[in-house]
Amino acid sequence: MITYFHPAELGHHVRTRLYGGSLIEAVEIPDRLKALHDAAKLCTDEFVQPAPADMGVIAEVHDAGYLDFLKTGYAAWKERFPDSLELRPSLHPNAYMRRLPDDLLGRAGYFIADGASVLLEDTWEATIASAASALAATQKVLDGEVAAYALCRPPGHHAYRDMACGYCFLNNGALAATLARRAAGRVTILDVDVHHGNGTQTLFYDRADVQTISVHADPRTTYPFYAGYADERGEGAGEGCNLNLPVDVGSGDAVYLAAVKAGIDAAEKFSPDVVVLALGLDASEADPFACTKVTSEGFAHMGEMLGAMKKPTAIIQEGGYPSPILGDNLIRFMNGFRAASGA
Ligand code: Q9C
Ligand code: ZN
Repeated sequence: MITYFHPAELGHHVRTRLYGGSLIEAVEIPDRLKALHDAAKLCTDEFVQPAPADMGVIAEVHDAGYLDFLKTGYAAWKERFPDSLELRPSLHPNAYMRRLPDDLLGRAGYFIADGASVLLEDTWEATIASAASALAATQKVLDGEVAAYALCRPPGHHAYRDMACGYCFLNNGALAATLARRAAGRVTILDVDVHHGNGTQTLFYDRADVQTISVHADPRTTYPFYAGYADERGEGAGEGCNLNLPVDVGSGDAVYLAAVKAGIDAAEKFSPDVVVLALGLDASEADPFACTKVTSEGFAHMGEMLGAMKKPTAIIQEGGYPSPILGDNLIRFMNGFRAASGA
């Protein structure tokens, strides 16, 4: 299996995160990518640097004004606030305020959903490199490979058409599915990150050609709180094409893997030509987010179950944060996936 990775993904070093009213040490940091990179060396065959991302695919998924903001917003911010290192808005529109203003501060609040999604000088470079890895891995699968791994950072599944959210700027999984749809009739995005794939769900909510399935900790108690409930099933032509499988906080292997199994059953019923696997590793018992308690053995089984689908699969890295076993979890997952799929 090939790992697609671009060194620019090691940029975008945000130092702090807002938690319980305090700024504490950030977890979506370059070090987590280094740990995954070291692990990928031990469980995949080859590293390939992706070609630049196809802006046509990105423009199909994301809003033009939003893309312009991601590209140019930081420089404009720096001009206005020369001493600031981070673009972090403090006011965001809500259900009662939906106007897109011209002013930079207004646009920043409009295009950024939360305090987790900070823009730095090199954020766009990292983001576009991350998207390039996702697209290259997907193209490899469309070219006939059983599976390919995109070592993406920043992650993507919380990103909306016109909003950064939850450390995500461009929705790598949605980009992968959009590219895949050019060659394949039906695509399933199966998301096993411990957080609900809210951006992905929204992007395909009314579509019957891209099935979206997310296994995650219950949003009643876990980020992103406002979406990810089982009664969100898609709308219009997409009715029934979105499946949310929330599990209780604190669940271990048995419950988490049963939900993954339910997701696999639904995917098999849909019978996709290509699977986009949104591989978050933050359901781990050792993850700093401490939502659920999946073990390394559990990740091995998860890999086996997903590999046994034997579908052409683009594996897109999502969350998974620094812990002593982050890399081991990737290795165990990949070894299980490869043994079962032949990838
Ligand atoms: N108290 C991914 O795993 N948490 N995103 C903010 C504020 C954001 C996780 C919590 C968690 C985002 C890709
Ligand atoms: Zn996550």
